[in-house]
Amino acid sequence: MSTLIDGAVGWPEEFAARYRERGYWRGDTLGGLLRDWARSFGDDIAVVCGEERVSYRELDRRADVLAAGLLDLGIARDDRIVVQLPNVTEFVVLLFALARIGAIPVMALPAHRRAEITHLVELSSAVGYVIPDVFQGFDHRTLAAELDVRHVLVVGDPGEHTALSTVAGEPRELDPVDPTSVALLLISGGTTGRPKLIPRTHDDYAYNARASAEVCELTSADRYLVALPIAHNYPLACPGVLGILGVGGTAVMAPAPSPDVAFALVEKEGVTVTGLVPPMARMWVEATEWSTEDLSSLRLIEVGGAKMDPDLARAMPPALGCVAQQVFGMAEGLLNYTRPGDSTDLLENSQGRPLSPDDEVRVVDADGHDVEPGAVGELLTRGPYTLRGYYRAEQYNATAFTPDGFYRSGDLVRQLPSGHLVVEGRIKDVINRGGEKVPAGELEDLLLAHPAVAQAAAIGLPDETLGELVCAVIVAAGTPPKLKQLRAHLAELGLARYKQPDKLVVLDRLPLTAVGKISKRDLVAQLSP
Ligand code: OOB
Repeated sequence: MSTLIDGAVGWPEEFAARYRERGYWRGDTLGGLLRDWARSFGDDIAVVCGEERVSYRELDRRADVLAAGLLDLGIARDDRIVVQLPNVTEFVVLLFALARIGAIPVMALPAHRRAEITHLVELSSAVGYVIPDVFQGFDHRTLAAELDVRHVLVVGDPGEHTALSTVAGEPRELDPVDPTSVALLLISGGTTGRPKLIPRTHDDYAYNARASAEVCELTSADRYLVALPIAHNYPLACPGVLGILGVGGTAVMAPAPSPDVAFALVEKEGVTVTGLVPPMARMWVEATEWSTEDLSSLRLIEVGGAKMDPDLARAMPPALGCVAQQVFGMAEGLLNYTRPGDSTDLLENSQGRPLSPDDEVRVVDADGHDVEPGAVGELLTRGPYTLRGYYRAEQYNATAFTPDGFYRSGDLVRQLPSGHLVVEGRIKDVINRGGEKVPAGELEDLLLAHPAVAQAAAIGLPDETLGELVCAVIVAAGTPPKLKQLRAHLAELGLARYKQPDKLVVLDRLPLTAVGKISKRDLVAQLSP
């Protein structure tokens, strides 16, 4: 497709035509949608952040002012900007401002550190980096000073950089943005090696959020708590911030998802909907035993990012007074939701069914052949909001997709007669630590950089709280290092903390498969409690 930035792969024309014809792609841009919403919902509150309450009209105005300011700085269409902000209003304003000029945010997570950020900057050739001053004890300005980017914009005290609040220009008529162009680049947690970037277009992302809002039956009376990091696809658009704004509701920013922070916000702001990962949902249930806040406004909590135990699904409605909805999604696209009318069995034991009538799902064996209905196999998918290729990853794309464009998810599923999917495991080399994705290869490379590590395998071990823990299995070169030393080494290399091993096992040798690769399956079997 001609309008996509260099390095992004679009849908073949016959598919694009079908998605338009069926009304999924409406030719909207994210910037244009905010204008429409401001017209429809004017003085209603769009975003609440602490004491700040921002109306739709005001959000629209701020996005115009910032868009003009960014243009004045020299930021232009298709420029990539790494955005690493916590859940604050500025994130939302920036997203729309960039969308209006056709510049592209790269959605870094707050927990990312030098290793991830330098990789994202290099991979995307970013010209800018937008950060908080200090967040959770980490001074992002120091990291920014090490990067080779033209613009560093800071929410808060800018230090040697530029305060985002000073980036302001006279709102003006802007060149139209193509709805088929890339609106944002999401970070993949599920790929081999270093994280890949997922191009999402205006058309596809608008549909993603709108259809999700429909499935969750969002209305203007809903108040969505942004509990997980806003840069993640899930709280951003499933239905998340974009979904709630599309119906005229309110997005309430939470600095953290933990019950001590979130419950007070639920009570104060009358939160009706949120999205959580399973460990957090478990904490919410447990916290109801001693919490005193009024949670009666809650009507729906989505749970996804990792598999939810049926007992948690059962415990949530009575404890929290709301529906627990399973969502099995991926930044690459495909979303599966349980639906309000689903049977108790499906609500508790399935991870939902595809969002769109045009989501195509195949379940295949190791040879790529469809399995018998109901059997376990790898989930392949294509559809109106699922990527056709990672950004600047031509070689990787050749194997990550089938020749006819299905994305190989690496997830093992079985499909029920109703269409619902049950997640049974995965074949991709990723550890899912309570919803946070740790690519094993990325960790192993950095472990091997330690002088006392001769061989390394990163595996997930079962854990009651997080689902999986990160375990580093090594063969030592000389005196084995301690876990603490390895973690310090990884921190030194700038790896995000959530990717650092929780456990260390030192072995004399690693088990091998028949073809001589490290057998992670044997390791997991050997080391699981
Ligand atoms: C969400 O997105 P990602 O990109 O961080 O991770 C995707 C992967 C999936 O391929 C699957 O392995 C796992 O996370 N996953 C689940 C799950 N939801 C995601 N595994 C089992 N059960 C579930 N319910 O995690 C994400 C994106 C949008 C909405 C929700 C989650």
